[in-house]
Amino acid sequence: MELAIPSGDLRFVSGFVVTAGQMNSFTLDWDVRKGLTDPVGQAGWFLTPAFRLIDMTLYGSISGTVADALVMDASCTSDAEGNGNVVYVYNGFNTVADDLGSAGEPVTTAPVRVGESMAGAYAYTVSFLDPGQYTVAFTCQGLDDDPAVDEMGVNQIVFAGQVNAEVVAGQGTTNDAPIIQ
Ligand SMILES: [Ca+2]
Ligand SMILES: [Ca+2]
Repeated sequence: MELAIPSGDLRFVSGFVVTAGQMNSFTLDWDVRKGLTDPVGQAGWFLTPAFRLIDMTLYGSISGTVADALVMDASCTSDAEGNGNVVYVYNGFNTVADDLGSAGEPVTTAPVRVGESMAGAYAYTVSFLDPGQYTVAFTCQGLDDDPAVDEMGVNQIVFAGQVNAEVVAGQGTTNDAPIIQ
């Protein structure tokens, strides 16, 4: 496929501050779905560089593992590739987990994969989180969660376990590799 950048250059849409005497670490977050367009009547695709420059000193991440038994449970509806094994992240400690489309939906979600961050374990990484307290809940029924619908009753998305994690700016969590079990 042919790819062209119509504006001819890359530009950052937001400014940033470099602090004297301090290490600054930046990450380019490129939303491909926002950046690619297929113009009508023209060959190929256009790349509109919709980058977001993220100052990593202001954010943190959560990386942890999920106990094998939760991923192997008979109630799981994940496919052979493991799609449907997902962690849902909520603001605050001990938050009651609910599905996408519900009044208590998560701030973000992330896939759970073998080797995602730790060899041999079912692991997850959630990046670009504001510092603060979070609840990380695991479901193996993510494929049943319609983002536009609040599943209820027999259709309720079941969360098999959850853990609290506090994100520190520029780092990970105060608890090392939170385990959901
Ligand atoms: Ca839903
Ligand atoms: Ca629900």
